[in-house]
Amino acid sequence: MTITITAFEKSPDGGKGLARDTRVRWALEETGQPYQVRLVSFRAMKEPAHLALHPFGQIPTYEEGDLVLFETGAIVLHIAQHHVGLLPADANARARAITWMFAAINTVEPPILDLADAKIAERDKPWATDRMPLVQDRVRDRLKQLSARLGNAEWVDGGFSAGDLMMASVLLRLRASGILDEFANLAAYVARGEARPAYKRAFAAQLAVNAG
Ligand code: GTB
Repeated sequence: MTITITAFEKSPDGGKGLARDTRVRWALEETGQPYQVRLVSFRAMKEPAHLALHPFGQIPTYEEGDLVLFETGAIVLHIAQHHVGLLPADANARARAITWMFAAINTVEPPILDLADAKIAERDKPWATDRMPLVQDRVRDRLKQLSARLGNAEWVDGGFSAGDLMMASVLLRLRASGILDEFANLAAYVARGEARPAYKRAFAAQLAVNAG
């Protein structure tokens, strides 16, 4: 069955991997699934046709036959559960990999998103400068904990899994802030993710849309 995802017609980052269709593309590439992309403008995302797929008017969405999904966590989990390559066969190891997916989007990503908001959406607020160190330190606190757990390991729990795919996807958004580089093992972890051929294909495909 054909898989179709949606992505930005014109991504604010010029297609440098920060928009969330990257993690879905990456999961599809890791599992060898061909897919099509429907590009949507910011305006089209808020129109009824797209809202029928995504109640919050965002990208990415995922369509496969009758199935329509939104939320990258759910989409990547669906891909990982239906195709070999992103979840271990052992039931407990599988549950732990899924735990890391949730940790990425539920525990690590929120302070990173808060930092992005503080830098962009809230930058003109009178309290923005005072609040910034607080927001940055919340990110550092999480990274310190994650860094301690990862230690010298290559991936968070054994072999590469959907947990690493989500965690690296969440962390790479931090690179521009310089905070990721304060944690050498996490910077190397993200770089290992980006070095995977599947990530490179996903990145190149997104970049090509925006370069065109
Ligand atoms: N929780 C949802 C998920 O994981 O799927 C969040 C989806 C989401 O935030 N989608 C964003 C969106 O559609 C695009 S990825 N925004 C438009 C809107 O809400 O109106 C967020 C994003 C976009 C661009 C950059 N960038 O260019 O740096 C980074 C991140």
